[in-house]
Amino acid sequence: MQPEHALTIIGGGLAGALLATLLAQRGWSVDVFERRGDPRVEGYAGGRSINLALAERGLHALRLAGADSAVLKQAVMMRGRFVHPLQGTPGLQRYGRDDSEVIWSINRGELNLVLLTIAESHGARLHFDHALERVDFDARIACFRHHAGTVSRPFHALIGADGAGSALRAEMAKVQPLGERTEWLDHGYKELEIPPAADGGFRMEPNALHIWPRGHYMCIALPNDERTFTVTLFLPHRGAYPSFETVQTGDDAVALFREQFPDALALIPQLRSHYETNPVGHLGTLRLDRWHLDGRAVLLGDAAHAMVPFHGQGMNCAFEDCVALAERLQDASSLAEAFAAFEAERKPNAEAIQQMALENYIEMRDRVDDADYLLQRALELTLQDRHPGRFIPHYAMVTFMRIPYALALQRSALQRRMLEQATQGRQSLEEVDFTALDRWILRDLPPLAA
Ligand code: FAD
Ligand code: E0Q
Repeated sequence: MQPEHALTIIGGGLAGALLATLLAQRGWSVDVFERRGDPRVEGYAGGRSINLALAERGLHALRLAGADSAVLKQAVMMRGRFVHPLQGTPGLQRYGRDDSEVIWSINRGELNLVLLTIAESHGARLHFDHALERVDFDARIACFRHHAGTVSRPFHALIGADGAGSALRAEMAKVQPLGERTEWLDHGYKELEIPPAADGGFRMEPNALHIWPRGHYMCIALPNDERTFTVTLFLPHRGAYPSFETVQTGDDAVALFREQFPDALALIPQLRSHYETNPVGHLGTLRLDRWHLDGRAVLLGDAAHAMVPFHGQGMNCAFEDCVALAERLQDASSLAEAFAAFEAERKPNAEAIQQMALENYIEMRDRVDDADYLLQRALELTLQDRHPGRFIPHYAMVTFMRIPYALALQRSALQRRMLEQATQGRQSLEEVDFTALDRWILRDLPPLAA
């Protein structure tokens, strides 16, 4: 399509800011309306340092936008999961084979700032303090709350990058039902912080995602470039101890950490006050039957498919959406065709990573310190060497490759059956029957181009 028309993006968060660049690069005239103020003027609300894991899918999208080097400059490399069992020795489980297979911890606010600056440099017009309120899809007018008043703007087509609580989605649903349902997780989260050591350095191994698995709940910590860690405690909202219902005060939190996360307790001096001040976050999976309203509006990122965070892929998937939408807009002959093609391509893949993200919670909180889990991970690496391009560990397909999520899910399910059957009742790799396993792999796992 010739980009003769203007596109209006709702939300200048992670996906909105990246998409603005990808579209402006292709010659579209782009306006972005963002509810919050300009972060370059105001700083980020709350001032808390929240970080995210960036992996290959997201990094690839950043490369296309020319944003990768500016982002990686502020990132901290994470080589693996550093597991802190309640008893026993803490240690690193590598994510990949070597330092070419790593992920990156990045600050959400700084990432957003870099992306907004690049978008503007490509000619996208940014309108801060504009919260979408109402849309008249027939007259093609969008109304925004702007400071004390309301402003109306004409549009050609709207792209909803306004996050899990999308206002555009709510307006679209008034015109045509989207089949929206949210499956809330019965667990929530609270963020805490580990400050730098007295000498200004990190207080734990910096190049790792730290994890304290405790069966039905867990804690994680990601490094920040200012030598702090952002800690996230995941607990059930209600029910038996420990839950957010039974751990309410700062003293309760100290007691929980003393009993279950003693090494972390020593590193979080403000646990009491931050536990009481910081809100409990809610997590869920948002599913829609449709993401677009003919050629007038389309949703992407969390607005279309919010997911639980346990695979660290929500932003990565949202960035992949941005690339796909920019490409479909370029190829198609109308907006309606582009939006439909985008939805057809991305919806099965979003559903696949939503499911894998739910499954990864159980794995993270309950399995990463199990002997049978570790044996299966060791077998995965061995099979990867025996069958290069054919047997690829689940984590690598999701994190280090860009094959469709739906394909990763399908191959992972088969591989999991292979791993379970081959290790059933066995304690070491020497006991595995490789002859039968090799035959199974050659028969059922076709080679995958890299
Ligand atoms: P958002 O980043 O939410 O952006 C939406 C934007 O729209 C915001 O700027 C908002 O102000 C604006 N907006 C909202 N309403 C309006 C309105 N009415 N009008 C105008 N603007 C509006 N993902 C990863 O890839 N790796 C991780 O490690 C990771 N960890 C996570 C940990 C937690 C605890 C959580 C909750 C999520 C995590 N995620 C992670 C997921 C990731 O945060 C989201 O998938 C990602 O932010 C989605 O980007 P988005 O642009 O769609 O939405
Ligand atoms: C990653 C990186 C919030 C969060 C973010 C993540 C991950 C996890 C556990 C969590 C998954 C993993 N993971 O280590 O398997 O890879 O982003 Cl809880």
